[in-house]
Amino acid sequence: MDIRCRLWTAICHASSKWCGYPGLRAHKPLTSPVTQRSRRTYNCGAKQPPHCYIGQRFSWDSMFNRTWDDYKAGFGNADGEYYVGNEIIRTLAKLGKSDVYFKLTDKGDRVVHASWKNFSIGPESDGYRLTFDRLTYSGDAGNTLNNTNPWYTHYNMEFTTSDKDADTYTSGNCADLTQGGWWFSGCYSVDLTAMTPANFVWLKDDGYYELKHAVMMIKRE
Ligand SMILES: [Ca+2]
Repeated sequence: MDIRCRLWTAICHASSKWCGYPGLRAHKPLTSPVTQRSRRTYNCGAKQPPHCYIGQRFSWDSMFNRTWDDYKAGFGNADGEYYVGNEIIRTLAKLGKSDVYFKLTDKGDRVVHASWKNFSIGPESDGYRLTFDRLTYSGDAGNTLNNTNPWYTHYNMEFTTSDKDADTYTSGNCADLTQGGWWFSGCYSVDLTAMTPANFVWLKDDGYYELKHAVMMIKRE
């Protein structure tokens, strides 16, 4: 099974069985069952919070330096680093009110969390624009995705990749600078796809969490 079909399979399986997205169906015929390992990767079992993993990052290779179409379709390995793709994320979020949830581990092994309600991304024709309820932050990582500084905000930003500059940085392309696609402004206070450790960060009150592991999840409210 190719990566895309495998991701669809795992997402659909996890979503329909455990995560409260009964309307989601695979776009391709399933050619083999989802492995137990894949099920654990998506971690939506009854004993776990009903989150569906939509991205995971923990190393410094170049796999996140991708084109618009790659971020649209998804890439990576369901058992390792991956991004399920903006179309899948949009599909999940459209099925009902959803929270977006981040679990971050910094270089000192501190684990912090952040979530917002009413998470959604717009259609491709609107650049997969990121929105969420700005007043619903909870967690201990900081209300960073909702940074109100126009240079660093992510709310209401379109997605930018190396081949599609939709950021507000007029002197260049933030995806080129960080070598990863994201909802950049000019450029970021959160960047979970940057290729270099110095940019793989989450802004906090007194500096940045320099991250070594990040997961991005979605949960139906
Ligand atoms: Ca730009």
